[in-house]
Amino acid sequence: MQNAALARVFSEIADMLEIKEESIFRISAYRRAARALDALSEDVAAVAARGELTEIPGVGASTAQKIEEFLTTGTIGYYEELRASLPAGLTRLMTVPEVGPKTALLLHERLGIASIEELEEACRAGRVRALPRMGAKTEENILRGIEQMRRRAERLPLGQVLPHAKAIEQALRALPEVKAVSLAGSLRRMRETIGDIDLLATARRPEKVMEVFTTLPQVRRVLARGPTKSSVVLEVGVQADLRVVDPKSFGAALQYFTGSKEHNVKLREKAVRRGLKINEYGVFRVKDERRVAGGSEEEVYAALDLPWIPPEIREDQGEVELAERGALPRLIALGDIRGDLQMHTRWSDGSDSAEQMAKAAKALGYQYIAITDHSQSLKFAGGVTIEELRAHAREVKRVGERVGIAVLIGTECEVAPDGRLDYPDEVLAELDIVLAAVHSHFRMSEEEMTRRLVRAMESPHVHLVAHPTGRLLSQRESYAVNVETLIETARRTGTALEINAGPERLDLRDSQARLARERGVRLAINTDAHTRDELRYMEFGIGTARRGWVQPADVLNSLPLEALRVALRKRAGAGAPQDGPAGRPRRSRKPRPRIAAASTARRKRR
Ligand code: DGT
Ligand code: CA
Ligand code: CA
Ligand code: ZN
Repeated sequence: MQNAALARVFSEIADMLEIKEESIFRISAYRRAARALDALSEDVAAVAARGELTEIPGVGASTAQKIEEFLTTGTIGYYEELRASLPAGLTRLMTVPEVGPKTALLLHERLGIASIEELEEACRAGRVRALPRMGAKTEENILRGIEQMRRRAERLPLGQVLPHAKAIEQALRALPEVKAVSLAGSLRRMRETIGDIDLLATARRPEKVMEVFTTLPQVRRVLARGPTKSSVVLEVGVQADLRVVDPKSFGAALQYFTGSKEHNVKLREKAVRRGLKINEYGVFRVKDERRVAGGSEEEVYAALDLPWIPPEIREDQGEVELAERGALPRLIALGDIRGDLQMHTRWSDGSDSAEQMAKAAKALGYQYIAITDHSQSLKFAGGVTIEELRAHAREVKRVGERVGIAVLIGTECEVAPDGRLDYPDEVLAELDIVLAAVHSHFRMSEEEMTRRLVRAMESPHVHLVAHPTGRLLSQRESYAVNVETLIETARRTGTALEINAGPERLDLRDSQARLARERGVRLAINTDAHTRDELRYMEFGIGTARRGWVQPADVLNSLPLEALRVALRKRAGAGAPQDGPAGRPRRSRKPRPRIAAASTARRKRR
């Protein structure tokens, strides 16, 4: 399968266009295409064979043509031309988090640097600080960036791995020989990054299953093939292990290989205290080796007098103790989600129309969505002017009526470095929902950045802070910010915090989400979809939320529409005392104009 290879080519084209300072629109078109190919679970060649390339959200006529070219010739002429026009290694330099196109070019022209190793050496030797606009601090940042990159290279983001793993799971399940199959390991626990894929199965003819597994289209290389265990490397660059076990042991193996190791250690200690032994084959009585459990996970936990524990919280973070007391939380699930409160359309940097997004959301069974395009100052992402925003507000109402789903008008509003919002208060007051977000000026001190976001949250118009820490899993650490202060301010001001479900973000991350809910802050789990397909990212946000012990009552977008509207009127996250996650009393605050009334008034003025 060539999806990953093609995605790499497109993203390299985007990098090269950036070096050449080409139009931002062309650059983002290639980035979108790269993202779309990464997210595509089906073989792109199969889509091409049906002549449906342009149906992939994010793929236009011109990218479709280039995909065809790649599939027939193995490369793309335009890509080769671009490469020939630039010194080799430049785009590699740009993969370092701290190095943008301008810096890469400068490093190359002035110091002849063409590889990451050369860059590292030059920084260590203090040669980079001699260049214009650079200093010892830049060298430090670059070195840290290189180190981060090396650390990250060993693990892939969940969102990049899960679709492929599920495709494999399904392919195996479809075999008549296979009786049961399941993902295990960090993938089943929905960890944000994945070291390798663990699969378990029971089957009548293991050799046949192994043959199918090692010859799947997703497989790049076979590392080992045996009757009970095989290992392969997938095209996406991750190892996958399949174990075929005896049905008597399936539950025990699933429990063991799901982990985490820490959780398993805890269970083993519990077993020992009961005169039991637990391993991947089953639970046994020590005195006579008699098997007491093994076929199902429920059985295994029951043998230790425990209820079944959801995989996402098997981290030895207090879950075993709660299970002992029968006090496990009811974690949020995909089925609890009634809508999605952050998405982008063609009105800013998205690929689809509001109507297409609404239809796709309705197909997912949602009751409502919010259209939250970027605000006016975010020019590179097609920021929406005030005039446009008002036109959009009228349009989404019509879209909602046509499609039969509530479509709220909102904004993902830039927060200026000083904490000011990107639209005047009277404009924000007209909107159904306001998300505050930071997409620029990342390099501030922790104190300044925290103050910036605190000030935004203090606005009575801001309901929700989008991707609060700004991290990108494979590109950039979070900006410096005091998350504890953000959480405390969210509680004080009744502002919700987002768990952004975008596979590159997962922001807040699991542990931060847990802290937020413990402090009584409301959360919203949003996809930040830029295409209608990306609405499916919700499952990654749910996984992260579950890892953070988040429950339905903690989540703004698990509310039915009417209750959501009430919560937004009072300001998001401030729910009535009895329904707030921690039953905290609500602070008094400036009254907020009713949305409907405000927009009617507006229409009359126009
Ligand atoms: P990963 O692959 O690094 O993302 O993380 P995991 O959790 O999938 O780890 P992996 O693939 O090394 O092993 C899968 C599971 O097998 C792990 O979660 C727990 C279990 N396991 C592996 N090694 C040990 C061990 O030495 N002791 C115990 N108790 N369990 C182990
Ligand atoms: Ca694993
Ligand atoms: Ca493994
Ligand atoms: Zn954003």
